[in-house]
Amino acid sequence: MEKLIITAAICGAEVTKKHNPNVPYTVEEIAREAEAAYKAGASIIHLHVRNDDGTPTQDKERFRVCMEAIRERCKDVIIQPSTGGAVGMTNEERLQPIYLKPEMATLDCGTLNFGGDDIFVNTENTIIYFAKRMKELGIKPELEVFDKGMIDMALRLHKKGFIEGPLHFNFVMGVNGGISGEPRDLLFMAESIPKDATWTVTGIGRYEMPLATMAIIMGGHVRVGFEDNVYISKGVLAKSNGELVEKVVRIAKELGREIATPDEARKILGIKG
Ligand code: KMH
Ligand code: ZN
Repeated sequence: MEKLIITAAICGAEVTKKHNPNVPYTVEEIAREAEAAYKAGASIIHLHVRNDDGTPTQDKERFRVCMEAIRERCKDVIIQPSTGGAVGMTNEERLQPIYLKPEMATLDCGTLNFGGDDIFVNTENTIIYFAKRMKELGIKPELEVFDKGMIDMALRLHKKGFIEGPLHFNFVMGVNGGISGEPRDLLFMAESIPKDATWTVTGIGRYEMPLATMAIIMGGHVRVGFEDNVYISKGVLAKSNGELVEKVVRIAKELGREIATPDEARKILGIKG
């Protein structure tokens, strides 16, 4: 089985210090959390950034400073900025970090309810537009799919030439509005992508570690972090993203799955580097 790629989603756009005081906002806090995750075994940092007061931003300069700070402490880590940003942002606002030419970025493959009255909007034309820009800049998209229909959308756009292979999916499961995070849901998602595609799973909240464990067994990859879950165990807040990554590493070791370095992750994902 391929080595395990661990992605750390250290910050997110919606989670706040009220949920867990260790959620990073400042450049220093973001670099600290990235380093903790990297040292624990993460090879990819999925990155959102904030203003110092915690409000989410997709500002290119803020991304530049945060990415430089991460790079200083984590020499070879893959930095994967979000193009999802936060609910309500415009397309141009969301796209800003790709102009820093990261190796990877997220590409959200459909619209979904996002709790309450929130809608995370990704029309077909938006997805095509983002995919085209990323292709032009040579950025590997991580195809974020929150439901099975979004896999089908990604496959259609791949067939039409908008999204280049090798395809790499991120099954985001357990969002209030997307597919749930039961074992049968993960089996269904994993069986719905082409055999030569790779996948990682993001379990939201209580689904995080059970789905991570399934992915380790099934040959998929794993994302954990404060963006998705702030607890290390039931009712106990995680001290850092590093603690969440350490838990995945422990489970993987018990199950006999080795952890990929960033360069090994590049090879598995077909990133030139
Ligand atoms: N914050 C969510 C609305 C992504 O990073 O591409 C979108 C999100 C997805 O987090
Ligand atoms: Zn994100």
